[in-house]
Amino acid sequence: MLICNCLAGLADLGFRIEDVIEQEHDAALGNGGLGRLAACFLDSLASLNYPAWGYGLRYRYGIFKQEIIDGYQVEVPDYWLDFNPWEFPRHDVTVDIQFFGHVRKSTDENGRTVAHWEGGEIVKAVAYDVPIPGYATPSTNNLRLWSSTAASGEFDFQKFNNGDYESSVADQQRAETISAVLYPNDNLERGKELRLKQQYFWVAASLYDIVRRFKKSKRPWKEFPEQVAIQLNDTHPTLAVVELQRILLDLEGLEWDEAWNIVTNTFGYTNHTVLPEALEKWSVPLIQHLLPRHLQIIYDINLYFLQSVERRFPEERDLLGRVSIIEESQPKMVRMAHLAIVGSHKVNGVAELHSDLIKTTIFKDFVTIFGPDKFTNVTNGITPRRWLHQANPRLSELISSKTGGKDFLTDLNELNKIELYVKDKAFRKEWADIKLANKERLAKHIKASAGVTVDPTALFDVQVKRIHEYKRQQLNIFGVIHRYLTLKAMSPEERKKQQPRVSIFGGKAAPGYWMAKQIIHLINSVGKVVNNDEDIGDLLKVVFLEDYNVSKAEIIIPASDISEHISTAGTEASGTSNMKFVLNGGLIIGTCDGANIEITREIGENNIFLFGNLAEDVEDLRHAHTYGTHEIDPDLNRVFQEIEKGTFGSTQDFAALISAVRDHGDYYLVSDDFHSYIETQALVDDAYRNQEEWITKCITSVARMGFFSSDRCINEYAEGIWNIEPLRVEKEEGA
Ligand code: CJB
Repeated sequence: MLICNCLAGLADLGFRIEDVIEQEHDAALGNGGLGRLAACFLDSLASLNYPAWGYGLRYRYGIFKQEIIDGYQVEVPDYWLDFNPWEFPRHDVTVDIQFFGHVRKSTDENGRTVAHWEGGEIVKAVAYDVPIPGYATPSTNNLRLWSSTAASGEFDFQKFNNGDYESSVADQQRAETISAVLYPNDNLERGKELRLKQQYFWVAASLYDIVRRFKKSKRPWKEFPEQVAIQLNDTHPTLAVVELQRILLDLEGLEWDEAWNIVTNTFGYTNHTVLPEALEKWSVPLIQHLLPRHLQIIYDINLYFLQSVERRFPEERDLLGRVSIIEESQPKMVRMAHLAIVGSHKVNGVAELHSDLIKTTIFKDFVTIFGPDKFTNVTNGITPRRWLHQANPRLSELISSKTGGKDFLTDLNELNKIELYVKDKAFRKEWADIKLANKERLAKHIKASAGVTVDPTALFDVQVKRIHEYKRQQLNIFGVIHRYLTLKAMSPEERKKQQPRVSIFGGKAAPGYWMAKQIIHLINSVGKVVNNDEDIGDLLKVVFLEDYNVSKAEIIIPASDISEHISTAGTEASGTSNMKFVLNGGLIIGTCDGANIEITREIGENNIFLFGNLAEDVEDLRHAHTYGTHEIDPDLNRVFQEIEKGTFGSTQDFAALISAVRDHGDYYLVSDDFHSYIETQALVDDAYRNQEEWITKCITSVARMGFFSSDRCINEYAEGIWNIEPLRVEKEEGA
């Protein structure tokens, strides 16, 4: 109803809704899967009527725009805030945030030592609110984003009038720098001072907001954890643990134990990665300089924690060093994951394998200390509203015609009703038509953006995600080269029997991640050769789609036949695009990693193409590479030789990609998994040739994807971690 009114209203004004929608920028607030998961969670929280807010930074420059020039990634700034009708500036909601300074101690009338954090500088946080409307409910939640500005206002007129023009704007500029840019690294922490400033600015403003709201209720402090639950989305906001302890201790005058009890019952911590380079550590001198009082509190938290560990495990001297929040390195470092665990009442991973891995590897000692009940799993999910209904309206319509309405959009298990129609000819025909139409739409986009003509009836093979060695786009492109060489070696008659494929890549590399950028360059270089080879024609096309983002994902994902989720086993915590692809009627080729394992459990192993070594074998294989001989797979060697011959241009550029596998221990097991990958891709070709079987697999898989709704996931957080219930709200008619 609302949509009809909207369309009619716009038409009256002389606009088409498509043109209006085109004007909207993607939110540039995140890097990859972590932020996209948070976006799904916000949609589920509102749609399920949970009273919950999201907090973040209002980055002036969010994730950069990616251009591909001569095959290389070039980063350009994205002015996404120039047109953002969805935010409401709240100049009435501001918080002063303190940095630097020193700590003075005094004694109060009860003989208690009181800490006063004094001096330093103040930066003002201004709230910008982004409404998050729920689906088919009047509930609308809020995403509050903080923007930084000078505490004195626009700029210091006093200084300006006195002729001190430069310093009058300098303060303003320095303050604005805090929320100016998003660090573009995914799964990597670099330890930069400005990043720490961003983290504290964000959590201090948000906590002030939360505490201010609680204090209005005039409830006693001990009720705080019953009224408030704060979920740490990875370790980036972990300083909130320390900040809340500081507020309760220094500003509200609570005793340490009482305050700490409130803190630990308020926080939950979600771990999203086991990659060592992504585990956050901050240098003690840096924290001392920026947040002197917080460092004292961190040391006290650690002292009391280690004392309790020592009392319970007096024999285990090494244990203390292993679990300490402070790493005794040079300089000393604060281990944020340790702080998050000690400061929370629940810790969860994001897929079963990942949650098991954190319990048996990086957080093993903490399971011994706190017991297994503190550690749990909440498998990630995606919102079917965006990732089915909005991205694939025709498929959503077809499903709704068979499931009896739109209920599946709020209860995804309803999808299982479509399995009854798996043999229904008309249903199958419409299913196939929708996929073809989606592929035609993508083919047009490919032509327009990459200039490559692709046949929509070819098998579309997609890998879109951040470019990272652990996600192994290099395995994919080496596989493409192998396919190319195999086709080249065939007679024209043999070639005719082969399954045509379009290999589609997309994703951003962190600007400083040289290897990832070389992977992009290799993909584009291979595309240039293969796409212009007349022997090959439509049998193989290789496309890199620039500037992968959510809007592009909505075009790409519904058009996929097979998508690649091929991380080295044990490295991808969950993955969520795997869920999006299957929900849109595409099959996946993947390793036994992250949520691929649970997707297999749900949809059945006949409906997924799994390959490669298991997580439990990875350590031994790496050890063998380092200390034994490392035989490179012969087919992969052929690929390397071809690259080294210069078939794809500059051999120098690609040398590092080869030597990472051949000479530097093949950390990501590209060679170990290559044979299995190639064989499994051949099975994909065979399966795709039997279109009837293929469609059956796709329909069956979609029917069984109910588990992966972010609604299920949010309900698990609400019940198992936050202890909250949805508000009772009259349901609205489906939009
Ligand atoms: N993740 O995108 C990121 N960035 C990080 O720094 C750490 C983790 C991803 O989080 C997703 C949501 O849980 C996971 O699905 C994905 O495996 C993980 O890499």
